[in-house]
Amino acid sequence: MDGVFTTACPRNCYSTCGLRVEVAGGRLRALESHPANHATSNGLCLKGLSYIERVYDPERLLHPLERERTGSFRRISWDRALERIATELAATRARRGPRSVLFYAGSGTKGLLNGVAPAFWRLFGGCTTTYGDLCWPAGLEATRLSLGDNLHSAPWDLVNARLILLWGKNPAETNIHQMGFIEQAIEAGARLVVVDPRRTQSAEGAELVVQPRPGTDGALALGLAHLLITAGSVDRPFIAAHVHGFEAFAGLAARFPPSRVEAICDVPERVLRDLAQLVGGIAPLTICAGFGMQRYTNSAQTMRALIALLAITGNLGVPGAGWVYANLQSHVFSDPKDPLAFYPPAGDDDPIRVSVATARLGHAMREQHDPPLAVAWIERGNPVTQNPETPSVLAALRDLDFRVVTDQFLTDTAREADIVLPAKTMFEQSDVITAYWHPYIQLKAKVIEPPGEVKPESEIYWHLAHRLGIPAGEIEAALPAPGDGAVEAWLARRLGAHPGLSLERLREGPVPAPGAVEVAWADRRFPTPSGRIELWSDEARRRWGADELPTWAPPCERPGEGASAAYPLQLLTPNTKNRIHSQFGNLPSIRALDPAPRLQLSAVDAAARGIVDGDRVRVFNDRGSLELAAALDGSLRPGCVVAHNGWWLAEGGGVNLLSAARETDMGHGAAFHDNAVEVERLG
Ligand SMILES: Nc1nc2c(c(=O)[nH]1)N[C@H]1C(S)=C(S)[C@@H](COP(=O)(O)OP(=O)(O)OC[C@H]3O[C@@H](n4cnc5c(=O)[nH]c(N)nc54)[C@H](O)[C@@H]3O)O[C@H]1N2
Ligand SMILES: Nc1nc2c(c(=O)[nH]1)N[C@H]1C(S)=C(S)[C@@H](COP(=O)(O)OP(=O)(O)OC[C@H]3O[C@@H](n4cnc5c(=O)[nH]c(N)nc54)[C@H](O)[C@@H]3O)O[C@H]1N2
Ligand SMILES: [Mo]
Repeated sequence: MDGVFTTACPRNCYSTCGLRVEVAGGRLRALESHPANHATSNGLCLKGLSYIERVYDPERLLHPLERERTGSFRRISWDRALERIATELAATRARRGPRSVLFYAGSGTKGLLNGVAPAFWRLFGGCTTTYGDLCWPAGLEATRLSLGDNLHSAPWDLVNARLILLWGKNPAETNIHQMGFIEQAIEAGARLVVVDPRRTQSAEGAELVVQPRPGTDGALALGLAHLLITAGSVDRPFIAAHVHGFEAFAGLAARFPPSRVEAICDVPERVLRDLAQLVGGIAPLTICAGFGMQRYTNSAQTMRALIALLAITGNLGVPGAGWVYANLQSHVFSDPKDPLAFYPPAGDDDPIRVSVATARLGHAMREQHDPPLAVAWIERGNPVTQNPETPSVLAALRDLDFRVVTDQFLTDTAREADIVLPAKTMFEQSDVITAYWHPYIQLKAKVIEPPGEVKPESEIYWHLAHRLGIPAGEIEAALPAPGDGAVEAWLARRLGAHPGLSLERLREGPVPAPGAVEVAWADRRFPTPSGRIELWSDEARRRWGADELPTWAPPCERPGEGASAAYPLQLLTPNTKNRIHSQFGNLPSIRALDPAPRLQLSAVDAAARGIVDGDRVRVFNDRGSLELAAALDGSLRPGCVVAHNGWWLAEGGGVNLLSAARETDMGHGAAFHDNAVEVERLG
């Protein structure tokens, strides 16, 4: 298999880089960005560069493990692992029915072939699974309600913008290739504004940094809208032709005069007016809205209010303008644009019961009855570390009779398993990858054999189905057989339904999705109920019981007030450069750069607690407690403390020990940042 091959990074990341990988002597030798992916051709991130280390890391799991009574793990054969799993699954099914098994899949890797898991569970007779998503659904739903669909212009169209608002997004860490386009735009004369309670690396080239109180961006946007409307800086013809509900929206915005916005957001009136001048005076405007801002109980309404700013200023459908949130144009295989994919289906005749809220995983698992859950199967996810309210997730897992976890490493979640199965990496099985920022469909090619006894999930399911005595014909129809030929045939069949897509073409390089447009909404056809951009949405009320208008309400936890009186600080737990959530942090090269989890505090909040840089501190609330090293940050908004998510509990991390199992206002997302805490110095 030696040579240079086209492949793609399947991490849950905006960039979804096109790659070229060199293999020699059956081992990975080098990785570089693929020149034909015009969104990501300018180099790899450190995680991409550390892939070779990850694949050959001595701590990688290479064979099945079984937990002993003492709690430690011992190596077992595949034969024993499959036999034990098949026996437990069959016994549980006989006793309580197939729905007593929870199938949980996280976002650890993307790919079409991952979609075979439900086919196995159907062969098994059914299961229970989750609904909602930890990542982005409040913003997806807000976008769909407003514009009718989730798409945006090609990443490189940002170069045409003259004003860029990075709002609750930190691409210098989470979408490094977007920074290249922002820099090009600035060179061509564009202005950059960043709205974030933290002054992030992304703010380096910004002329204005607005640091609102977390969870108040909706009020900020409504206040801006009010200033724009009263100043006449709105696009009347565009509104008349394409916007639904403008008058009602203007009425709402009028309730947010600058003095009130200053009180809510803690943004000086002067700054608000400066921002309104920029937004009203410079076009085209693109708002790059991040996922970080929609992790609150009021965040779908916030996102709708932001989109409204573009609608009233006519900044949609022309080059350099628009709403850059999620571009699902490459999602041609399933239909993620179908919003029902994100909700529990109404009908109950599917053997797969979709009844566990991901955002409330621990509680929701224990609320299942008819039948209650007895077994969990977890793959591509690390819910102990990444889902809200870790103590409840641990308790629910420990309540079960039997747990199987498939992973590459012994994560916090794998440590809870009875059987751990070793997972493939991206280089060890072919798959087809879509993206949510650029429009490319890419091949993630198999370029090396799995090391040790690693088996890809599709093979695990195939063997398990046979062990369970499922008729061979049924298995054949549902799952690809072990081996590269069957996998390629399976992928080729999926691709074949789409003109222009084939394995041969994808082997050469990334292929733009059939029908993908460069400038979103250029046709001004918005597939909403009214056919217009909906500032007033009946669906918001019908589906979510929310206000038809993007009304602002405070987030659920208000640090220092009411039920959170004892917890005056807001804990933000964003993503960080050198890890993808709970992945990569365990590698020595990443560890060398970032040796321990830390809590960033503003100098003001640190001084008030007698804390100096490097002190051990305890951050706590009623849900949990975590000890970290303090890192003072002079640019952080006072009242906010920051700890990156992804550090394992086993590494002294685990920010979700403190977060609440709570859904966002729409979309069944997780309100991670709606989280009030207190901090004290230790010892
Ligand atoms: N290197 C790296 N890249 C990644 C990931 C990763 O883990 N590492 N993860 C990928 C995934 S799955 C995701 S979801 C994305 C997420 O990437 P982003 O969309 O950038 O989201 P976050 O990092 O969660 O948060 C972005 C910013 O939102 C700010 N923020 C928090 N609350 C508020 C608020 O109330 N108002 C405003 N205005 N800002 C707020 C935070 O301070 C943070 O700087 O990144 C993807 N890319
Ligand atoms: N407090 C707080 N928590 C958060 C967030 C936050 O902002 N704050 N962000 C949330 C967001 S946006 C996201 S997307 C989630 C992400 O959380 P998860 O969906 O759990 O994703 P990861 O931590 O990236 O990866 C999970 C596991 O997948 C494994 N894995 C990778 N590839 C494969 C494979 O091919 N097969 C198998 N079987 N396993 C594989 C990895 O080794 C890793 O242990 O975290 C959420 N959690
Ligand atoms: Mo995410």
